[in-house]
Amino acid sequence: AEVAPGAVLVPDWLDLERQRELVAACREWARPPAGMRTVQTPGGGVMTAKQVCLGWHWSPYRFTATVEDGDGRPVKPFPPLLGELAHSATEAAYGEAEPSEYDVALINYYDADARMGMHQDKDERSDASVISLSLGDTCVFRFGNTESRSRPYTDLELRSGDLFVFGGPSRQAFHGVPRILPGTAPAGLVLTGRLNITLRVSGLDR
Ligand code: MD3
Ligand code: FE
Repeated sequence: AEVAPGAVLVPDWLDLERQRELVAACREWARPPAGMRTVQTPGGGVMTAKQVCLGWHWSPYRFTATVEDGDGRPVKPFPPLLGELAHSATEAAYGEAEPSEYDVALINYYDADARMGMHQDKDERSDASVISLSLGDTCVFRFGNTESRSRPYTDLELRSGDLFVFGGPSRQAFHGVPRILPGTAPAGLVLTGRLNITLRVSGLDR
């Protein structure tokens, strides 16, 4: 369903088996070196969602080849599996695959109390669509406008297995995660909390 111009939600896109595979892969990606970490913001804040990156490392507000705000190790490679998933995701959402090569995954982990404030994603040097895959607990996702972090915005729930693709004008929209709904992960998915995988095109050369 097109929620706003260029923002397409495909509920339950990943079957349970695929969700389980991705959760297992995230567990591996989360391990050191270059594993999951807490992100500090330049203003002295701390992000409550923990994060691990693949392909390029993101720390506020740029992409680097090493985990410069953590253990300093090279970021893990971007797996071909996620490149294929990105192209089938854009195909499912828009009817045609994004031509650019996806090369970054940012994986956020939310416990019951984590959230993400309203922000825009402006650090990529590409206007290719951003792909979001949700795993585990349901969240309230706040989808805003391109002008400011305040109203008007729409709150919707993202559930385990949902695909959301943000392209066109929606690529610049403010968005955030005000709330996690604990205990809502599907039975059979061994996960407490919520994982969100975003796939992106950095526009950088390795
Ligand atoms: C709309 N992540 O990693 S996913 C982020 O659930 C981020 O972890 C949230 O916002 C999460 O930057 C939201 C949905 C999402 C992701 C990227 C977008 C929506 C977006 C980029 C542009 C516009
Ligand atoms: Fe974002």
